[in-house]
Amino acid sequence: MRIPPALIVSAVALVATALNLQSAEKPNVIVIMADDLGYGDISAYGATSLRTPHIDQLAREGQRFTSGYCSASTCTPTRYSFLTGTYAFRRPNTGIAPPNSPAVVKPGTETIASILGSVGYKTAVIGKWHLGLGGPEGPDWNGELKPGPREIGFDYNFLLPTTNDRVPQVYVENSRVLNLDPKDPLWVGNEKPSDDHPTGITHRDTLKMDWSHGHNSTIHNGISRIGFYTGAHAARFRDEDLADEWVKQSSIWIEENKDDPFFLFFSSHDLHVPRIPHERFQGVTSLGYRGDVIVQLDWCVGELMKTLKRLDLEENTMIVFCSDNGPVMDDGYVDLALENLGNHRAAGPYTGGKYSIYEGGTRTPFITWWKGKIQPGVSDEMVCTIDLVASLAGLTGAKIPDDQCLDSFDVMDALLGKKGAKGRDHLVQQDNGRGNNYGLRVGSWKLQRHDSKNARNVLVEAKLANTKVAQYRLFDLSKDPEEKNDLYNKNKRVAQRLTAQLESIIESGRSR
Ligand code: NG6
Ligand code: CA
Repeated sequence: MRIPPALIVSAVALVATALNLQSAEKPNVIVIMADDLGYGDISAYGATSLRTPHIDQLAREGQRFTSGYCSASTCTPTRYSFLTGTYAFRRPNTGIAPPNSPAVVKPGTETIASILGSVGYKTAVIGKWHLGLGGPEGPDWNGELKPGPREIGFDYNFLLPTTNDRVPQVYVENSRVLNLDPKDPLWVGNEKPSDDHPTGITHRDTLKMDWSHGHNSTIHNGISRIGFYTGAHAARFRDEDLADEWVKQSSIWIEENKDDPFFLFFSSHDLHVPRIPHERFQGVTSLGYRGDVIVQLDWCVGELMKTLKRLDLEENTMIVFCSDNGPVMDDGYVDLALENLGNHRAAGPYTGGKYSIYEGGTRTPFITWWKGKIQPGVSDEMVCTIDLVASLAGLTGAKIPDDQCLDSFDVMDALLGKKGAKGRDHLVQQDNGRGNNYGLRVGSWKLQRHDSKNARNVLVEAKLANTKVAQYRLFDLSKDPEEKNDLYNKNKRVAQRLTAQLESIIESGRSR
């Protein structure tokens, strides 16, 4: 009997689908995102001034990426892109979120949490949020903080609402400020609430850590912050206790959810300013508090791994360790990060850091670990936090609607360290906000596009020479990782190709 070719094709397709379904895997997933951690800040990436044994263990037993990126050189746009799989520059209001920011990710947007939730995952975010809370009017601090993580796919959240240098210093658990006494309501605003309200300016001599720029409004725990607040005294935390709290809450949540596949976004505040380690970590490095909070971060990683071991989840859990932007020394407080630096190179061999589109702004530590599944190794494949949603969807058999996650690529095979697996062939890097400055990496080529007139990464050498920065610059990272030797006019063919490619990625509204 002759079987019609069309039937053979459908039979093959059916078998392929069945195999695919069968091969869908649902490991637990923990994404540990550090804050402001640079490429060279941990010993697995070459730091010698401090040791990070737990993160190093992940690197030793898993894949350590040399071209692992976050998508922006500030926090909010990286986190926006990580959750939604869409470049932040495509959306308004995705720059650094202020204390009273409304929710940045609008309900109805698919996120890494909603996508994994659709295939049976329990999902949580514990730690720094910094993606706004509430509707267009901003957060209703004394009521329900909706929309928030729960309206975009997270089953549970335990949050620091913005950054700890922004007010208020309270935890939010599932849409409510934790331990808020209704008799002592929380007020948050941009202006001094009364003439005698103590601030970092009026009471500067009482501060336990001085500010250097900004950060001179309301004082809490001897530290003045960005923005003003009053009330909620019973709800306020100590800066020193944040890391312990994230670890404690994570351990409880993991234990409660260990029977389902789970996704935990462990969003550390270390090493963001104000860098105030717990007393037991103060002074453990020669680098000052900036180094001490790196060791504290490493301790958190160790504790999470202990929890996995205790609950016998090690072989069924994938960990991704990454950062939200590159390093910065003085980010507004006098914690002597620069003065104590010695020969520590926070961005490793790269130029720039936080706020910058140089490699140092977005190329960061990036490690994947899954006991028994990921073979140990070092990978030069290009991967980015923006790819985690498509990659995890691919792994778990979840579907992404065509109009969502517009810039996320499935690079799971590269993340798993499979032989011959490819990462991205191009990546757009952005600084803060929307349409300021971009980087485009394609292979070893790096294009810089400077659109912003007052770019924070205006080149030092241009400033000194009092010249303008060319809008476009081109570098060959294989020979010039520091992006010093501009080849834009020397290699016109590549320059034009990358210029057009970047333009097309921005204009077309999607790259997937
Ligand atoms: C800046 C702050 C900086 C930091 C940053 C956000 C000043 C002068 N600087 O505006 O201290 O908070 O915003 O950092 O206020 S991020 O990692 O969350 O993007
Ligand atoms: Ca950050």
